[in-house]
Amino acid sequence: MLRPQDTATREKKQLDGLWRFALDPDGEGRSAGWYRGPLPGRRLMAVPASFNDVVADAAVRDYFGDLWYQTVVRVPRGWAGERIVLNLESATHRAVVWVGETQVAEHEGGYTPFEADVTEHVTPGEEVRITVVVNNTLSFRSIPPGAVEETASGKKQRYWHDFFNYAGLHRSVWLYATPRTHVSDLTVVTGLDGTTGTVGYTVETEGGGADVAVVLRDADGAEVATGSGASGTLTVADVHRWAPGDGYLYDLEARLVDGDGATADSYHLKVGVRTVEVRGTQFLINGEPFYFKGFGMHEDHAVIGKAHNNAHLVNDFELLEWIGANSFRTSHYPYSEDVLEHADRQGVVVIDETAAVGLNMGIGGGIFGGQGYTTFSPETANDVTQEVHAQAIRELIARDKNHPSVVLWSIANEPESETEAAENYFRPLFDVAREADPTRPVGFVNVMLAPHGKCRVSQFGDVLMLNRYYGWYVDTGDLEAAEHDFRAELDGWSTDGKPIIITEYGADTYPGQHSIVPEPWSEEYQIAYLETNHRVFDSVEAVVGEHVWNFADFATTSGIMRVGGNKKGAFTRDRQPKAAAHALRRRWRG
Ligand code: GCB
Repeated sequence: MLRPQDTATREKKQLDGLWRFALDPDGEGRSAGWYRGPLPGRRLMAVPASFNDVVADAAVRDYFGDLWYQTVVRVPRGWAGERIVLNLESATHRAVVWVGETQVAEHEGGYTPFEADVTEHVTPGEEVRITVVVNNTLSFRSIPPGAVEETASGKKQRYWHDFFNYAGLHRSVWLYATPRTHVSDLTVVTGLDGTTGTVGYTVETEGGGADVAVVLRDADGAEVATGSGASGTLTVADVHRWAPGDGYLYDLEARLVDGDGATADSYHLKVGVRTVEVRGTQFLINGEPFYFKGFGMHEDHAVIGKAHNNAHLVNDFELLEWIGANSFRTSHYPYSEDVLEHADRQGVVVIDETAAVGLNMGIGGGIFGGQGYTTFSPETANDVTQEVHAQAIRELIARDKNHPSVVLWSIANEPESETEAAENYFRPLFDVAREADPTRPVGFVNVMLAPHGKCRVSQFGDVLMLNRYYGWYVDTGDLEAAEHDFRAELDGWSTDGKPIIITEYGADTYPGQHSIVPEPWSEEYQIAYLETNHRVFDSVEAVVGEHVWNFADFATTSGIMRVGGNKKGAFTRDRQPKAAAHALRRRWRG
């Protein structure tokens, strides 16, 4: 799906702002037809935002079920005769959308966009009511999974991932217009041959016959290559490569040309020319070994929760630059497309992850131990879950396939992977990813419970991504033992002959907590912990990356393991550096 754009032939209108908002604890809104008129009550909600922390009420913060959003928008009168589309960048975790009284869309999955052609349901120049019922309940049929449990105080939502289940309309909503004959998809695959770059392109069209013409321009707007036909390969002599730290982008314009030679539609795509390859234990970008330095992150801020915000976006990237990070993982769900576009521009490398987190009943919310369920069974994660998961992989790749910053797909975080059931569940999902994108490596993130020799899923990955907490969850406070045990485990993984990225290692640290001796939770311990881990990485050749958990402290479910959120950040939640941030800066910037 192409992002809405303003071009010579297209126009977009952002619907962000204050929308009417109503919770529906009795689940009556759908049958009562709340979309037929103004929503009950007078509450307003910001879009984009997670609704949870905006309202000062615990019952709202922890609410699960249907939540309704509504706005009235005037369709631009200049759009007469055009194709008009309603696009939602995310509705967490699923939604149904009405325009007026007509249902126009339904979507499962909280972090990928969806849209509907609403041309027949709107009149340019007139107002139209848009109603969205978002549902944030997690079950064994959703990605991520969860369960609603009966407790002495009523039904409670339970889930096994260690971040707060923020929900709502987290990203922008758009109305946009395109010509009836339009570009419906665009795919590029880039290559390098010495100093010459290649851009293979495929343009898909809808709405009638038109010829395709493409133009590639450099960052100064000078034309460097042209092509015609729905697919082809452009060559660029003396190409300026996209590379880590050098986010050089070309502009590819795909034009549909009608019988008279007039432009029927025009769409622009930023293109970074680079290659990605796994060779032995090396991860190569443009043929050169790349070492990942950075973080697992979260979309997480006070008040707005998981909402996208441009000031926070720029600030977070400034901090990545300050600390010397060259990469991050979109733990544990697809981030806003604005994040990927910024990574492209900044030359920051991204491991792009689906929302499949918590598929592991041996672990939950940072706590090891039985969660009272079997992970894979007809009643829990089953064939239906697997199809939802497959669709999540397809939608992630369809959305992000053209971003040069994305170099690796992560199809799950810390699922159960040591059982036959896990092997059977995941084998086809790797095929789904490779079919959707034959050009990038694919992997999943392995948890400590499935070490080398026990894990039955890592055989399918091109890269080994390991989350390890030696010196925190195991060997707590004993960094000497941690160093020994971690190295021993990595020696085992090294025999697989694949690159190893340590996708998580970290220690909760309460800012301002100090200790002369290396005591867990102190700022000194966080530094000592990181240094211990780094000694291990530096001594294992197959290790090609280190992503500290986490970039910043973040909100999660409350419990005996967490003090006001997860405190493993190098930065606090409001982005102030802990002492460890300075230590990382010294290591990464030299
Ligand atoms: C993990 C998870 C991450 C948690 C982290 C922790 O392994 O992947 O989501 O937040 O551990 O802090 O326990």
